[in-house]
Amino acid sequence: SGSGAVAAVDLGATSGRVIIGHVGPDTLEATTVGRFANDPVATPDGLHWNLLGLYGAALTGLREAFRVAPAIASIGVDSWAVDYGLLRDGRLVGTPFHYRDARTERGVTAVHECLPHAELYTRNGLQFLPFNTLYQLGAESADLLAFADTALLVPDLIGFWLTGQARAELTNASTTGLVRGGDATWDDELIASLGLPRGIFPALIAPGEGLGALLPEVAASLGAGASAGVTAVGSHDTASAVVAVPMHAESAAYISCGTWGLVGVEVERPVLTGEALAANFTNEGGVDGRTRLLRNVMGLWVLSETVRGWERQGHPIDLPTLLDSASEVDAASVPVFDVDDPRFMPPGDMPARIDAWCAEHGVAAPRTRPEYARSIVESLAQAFADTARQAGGIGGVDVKTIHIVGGGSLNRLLCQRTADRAGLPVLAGPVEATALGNLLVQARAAGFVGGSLESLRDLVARTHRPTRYTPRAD
Ligand code: LRH
Repeated sequence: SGSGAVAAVDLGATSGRVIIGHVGPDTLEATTVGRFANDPVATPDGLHWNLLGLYGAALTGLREAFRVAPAIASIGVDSWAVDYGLLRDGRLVGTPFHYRDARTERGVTAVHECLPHAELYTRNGLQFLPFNTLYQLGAESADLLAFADTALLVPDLIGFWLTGQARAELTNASTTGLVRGGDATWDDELIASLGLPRGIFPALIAPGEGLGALLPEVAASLGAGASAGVTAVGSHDTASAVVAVPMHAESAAYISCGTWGLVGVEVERPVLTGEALAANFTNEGGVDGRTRLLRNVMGLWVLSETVRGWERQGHPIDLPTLLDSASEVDAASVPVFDVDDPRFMPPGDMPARIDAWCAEHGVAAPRTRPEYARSIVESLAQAFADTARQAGGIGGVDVKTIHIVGGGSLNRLLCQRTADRAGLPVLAGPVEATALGNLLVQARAAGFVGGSLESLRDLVARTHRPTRYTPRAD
């Protein structure tokens, strides 16, 4: 059977990639043509993303994509959630902040003085995370907000640079905290009561809708055909990843594991119960109007930031070797700490924070580098197992299988220990779920494949067989 070509730009917190997809009823082939680092930059006013650098690298990748596959019909862009750029007359005003920047604390205080979290939850259904866009806007200078005419989340900003069209894609807009859960509209009342200018939020657009044709000068610089355009996808990376989880949503939990571990289930509509609020679960917008009922678990960030710290101290680390020696450590000999403790959120010395956590909780801290690595993996696995079970309970899903997708699906120790601690089989992969979900939604819009999310997931399952980890008793 035939297939068509589409391209995905997928920006993660540590790296970005450009991927060509050949997609058809029995085909789902993804080829990476560009891969580049995403290194945040600290300036005296805070921690920022180098968005111009990322856009430049994405263009280089797209140029290569059109060279390799001139028939590419469309481009889709996804990235991490919540962060935005402010514009006036189409020009970026100020350098976008990184969600790990400490300024959000001020915004939390300001917003909660106006509306406490429990009240916000009944409107937006979002887990409390100090960096949700509404808190970032709450910390923004009033002058700058008054000066700007548009706010665009990161993928929407890239889409704007490519097409000249300023829109807000729905799945990512749901992470701002300013969209009515399940309702797919900006919450005008909330925006007004927070004193935010309604006019900066552009019209919403749903995954699968066309954003627009490439600007002529962009198309020319990419060597793209005049008809190539940008299609809205699940531009929140986690929304795209969930599209490509090869699961049966009525009996599975998923973990999209990269910098973060997003642990949850898919449901038909937001769950705004007291139980969901108390467990700090989020209801984020999914592709095709589904709801992603999940919780942010700290994720591989804790491990990668630990490794970065050791490397800064002059100890080069080979991650596979570290994980091999971590596998040799006796699991019972290392502490299981609370990975979601807020102290682990900002960049910094993770081993020292683990030591402090252990001292406060009267348990022995790890000593060697393999012991630290093992302790982190065990702690993540425990949080994953607990949160998957909780997600099933809150969402009314009888969880029989846990799927792990993203970079974490390659971490065999983490997959096995999650299975062990959950007492459930773990199905690992695909590693590039986010890019695959991005490609699939575009391919469906272009008519290269048809059907429901279920049939897209079936295509993933047929073309990317997951690796099975069977739970073992300790
Ligand atoms: C994962 C992710 C997550 C958000 C965080 C900001 O990349 O998009 O879903 O909570 O980044």
